[in-house]
Amino acid sequence: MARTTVLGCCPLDCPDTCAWEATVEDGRVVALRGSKRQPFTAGALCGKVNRYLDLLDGERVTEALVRRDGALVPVSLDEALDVAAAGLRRAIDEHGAESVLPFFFAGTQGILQAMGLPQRLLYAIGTSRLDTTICTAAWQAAARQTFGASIGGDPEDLPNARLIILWGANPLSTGMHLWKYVLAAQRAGAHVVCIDPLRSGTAERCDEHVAVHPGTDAALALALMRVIRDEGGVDEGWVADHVTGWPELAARLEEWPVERAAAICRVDAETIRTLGRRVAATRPTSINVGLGLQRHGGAGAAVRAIMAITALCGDWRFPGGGLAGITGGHFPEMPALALAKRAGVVYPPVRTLNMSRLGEVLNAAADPVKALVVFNCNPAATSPDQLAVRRGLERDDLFTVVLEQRLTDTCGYADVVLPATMQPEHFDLHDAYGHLYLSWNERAVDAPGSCLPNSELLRRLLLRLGVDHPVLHRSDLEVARELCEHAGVDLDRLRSEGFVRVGPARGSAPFADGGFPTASGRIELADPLPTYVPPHEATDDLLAERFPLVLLAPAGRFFLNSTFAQLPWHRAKQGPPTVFLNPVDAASRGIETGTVVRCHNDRGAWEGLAEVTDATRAGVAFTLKTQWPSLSPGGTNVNACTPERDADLGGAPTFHDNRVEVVVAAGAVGRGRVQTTGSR
Ligand SMILES: Nc1nc2c(c(=O)[nH]1)N[C@H]1C(S)=C(S)[C@@H](COP(=O)(O)OP(=O)(O)OC[C@H]3O[C@@H](n4cnc5c(=O)[nH]c(N)nc54)[C@H](O)[C@@H]3O)O[C@H]1N2
Ligand SMILES: Nc1nc2c(c(=O)[nH]1)N[C@H]1C(S)=C(S)[C@@H](COP(=O)(O)OP(=O)(O)OC[C@H]3O[C@@H](n4cnc5c(=O)[nH]c(N)nc54)[C@H](O)[C@@H]3O)O[C@H]1N2
Ligand code: SF4
Ligand SMILES: [Mo]
Repeated sequence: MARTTVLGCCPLDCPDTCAWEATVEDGRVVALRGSKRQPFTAGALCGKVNRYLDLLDGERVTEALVRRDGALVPVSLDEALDVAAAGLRRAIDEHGAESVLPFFFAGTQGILQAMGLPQRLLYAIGTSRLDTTICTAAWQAAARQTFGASIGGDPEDLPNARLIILWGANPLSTGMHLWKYVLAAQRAGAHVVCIDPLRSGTAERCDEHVAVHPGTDAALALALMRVIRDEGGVDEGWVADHVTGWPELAARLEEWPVERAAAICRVDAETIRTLGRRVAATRPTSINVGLGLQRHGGAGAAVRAIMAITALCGDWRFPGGGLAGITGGHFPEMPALALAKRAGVVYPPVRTLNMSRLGEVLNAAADPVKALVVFNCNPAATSPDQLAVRRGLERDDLFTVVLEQRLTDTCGYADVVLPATMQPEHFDLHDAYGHLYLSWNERAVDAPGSCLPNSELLRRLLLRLGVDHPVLHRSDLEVARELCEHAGVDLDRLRSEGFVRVGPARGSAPFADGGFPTASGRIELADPLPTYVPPHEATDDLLAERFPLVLLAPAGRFFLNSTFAQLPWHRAKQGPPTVFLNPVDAASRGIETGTVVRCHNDRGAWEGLAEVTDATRAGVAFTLKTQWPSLSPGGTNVNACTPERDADLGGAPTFHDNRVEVVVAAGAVGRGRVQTTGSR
């Protein structure tokens, strides 16, 4: 039997973008394993992706579907594309091209099959554009203001750090390959701190856990800087040469005595002082700014204040010191839109709509969206204010096309479903947000049924819409070649090796002598000065009278957003929808582990089991994102409660800035089947 090994990479929305090797036998992928050659992946995929074949070989959408008499029925791909094009054409003719909205995210992170696609194809029709804010918008906006780009340090240099602060990040669950570098640093004597309202799996394994109140991190950061300043920890020479705004910030710190922050953050003043002294005294310090902490009303200010700490003590002088987190700014640009424009495609000026406000967008009275083209995301499960989103998706006058690999909740609202390929069935090119390897994903097998890559499905739609320019019809390989040429990357070498390293050399401390990608080349702290912007709900005492619990909904280990959430093995590992409550909150509500509960606020409600745990303090509850609503009791998930309200920067969402009440579910008889998940 012919066996081949094909190089590829994990497409999922995870910082690690693992390099993998697919074993192909008789036209089928029979095994997938992490590449041993790629240093970051180092031979290991995570637990959920070790079972990727469950997804590949499981229930798929393999034929096109069109809604007839309320039900989705299989039709030929050509017929489905005709129906899709006719629906879009009607919206365009009657309401203008801006009434069409492409809605997409990072279900695959591939440059060919994801973010660049509407820019290259759909936007040429003059559709509305999408501001892709749902995940990292506040982080990235704060990084742009401060450093000019998202230049999180090379994780492979982390073992040099002697103090590591994991701030609002849970890498053991959400990007586990970082952990070997944390452990290496720890073995070499580093102190590892986790700042998180919850004792996450990561917090449990750190040397110190600081349980900050949700949404108050900026106050903590300002007080830490005050201690650093007062302890003489500021590297005045480096700051004078490479930082703008320190004198103004230093003056502002007068407003931030440790006691003030301690009260806001609900953390001991002594804990703050000790940590501040530790930062002042330890070189290099690495601060890994996670994404969990930026899903609050004051997210931009919080990320910026934390980033400012990295500017003060000279940490950027050392490999492994300074900022850690999103590394995307080190990758060469591959600007699909600019390249298509250069080749003569005309993109009309249009409005941009914020994806984190899909409910508002779909229910708007003026200039409503009349047609959606959804791909690489599952908004019926993952967008905030689920009931508003659902009301919008249910509109009779909304025409919805969904490109999918499986029948998600979002497909339940589709007029047309187009069958999409999975990673081993198409080519792609991947940058990463947690390391410095550009990866190539070689096509390994034929796709089942009528499945085609997003790129080809959208090209065929374009043709039917009469949009014609030679550039829009280039094959994926031609596009990859063009993008790589623009970026100075040798595609043939990339294809044969599977990955190439980009950005600064290992161990190089690229900003030791400044040269940040801001206009001035300096770290910019002045405009605006780091400050504390309170969260919308988490510190609202009036709202707390009705909704006493702040509900966080971070990532669990065995789903990736809503991906895997329909598979038996993954569901068994992750456990059912669960509200984790502190013993005090549980007892005062007559709730025990296993009680069926209802979690609600003015936006909506969802049901699940309770689990009593001391991993959170009284007043802060949590659950794990993101179950499929249709597979959940009551037909909703946590996003029935989450707010559709922007953070202070970047139009970012505020999933964790969410007050609720939890009660024993009406009509709940006895206890549900309990599973202690251990999957945080
Ligand atoms: N297994 C798995 N891996 C994933 C994902 C997944 O769903 N499952 N999702 C992927 C995606 S899309 C992303 S964006 C990343 C996210 O990866 P992470 O950055 O790790 O984000 P989260 O898990 O959302 O949150 C991390 C931690 O932030 C804490 N947190 C919440 N609010 C606050 C706060 O106000 N302050 C502080 N200091 N901490 C707070 C949470 O309690 C949580 O433990 O992970 C990716 N990786
Ligand atoms: N409560 C709460 N909600 C959250 C979050 C939270 O922390 N709390 N986190 C938010 C975050 S960080 C994110 S990033 C979003 C993510 O939300 P989504 O982007 O909706 O992520 P997924 O649920 O993984 O959905 C991805 C979908 O893309 C499909 N897909 C994958 N590859 C392809 C492909 O090649 N072609 C096509 N056509 N489809 C493909 C998959 O089948 C899957 O259904 O969720 C957000 N929602
Ligand atoms: S989900 Fe993340 S850790 Fe798991 S295989 Fe994919 S890239 Fe690697
Ligand atoms: Mo995300």
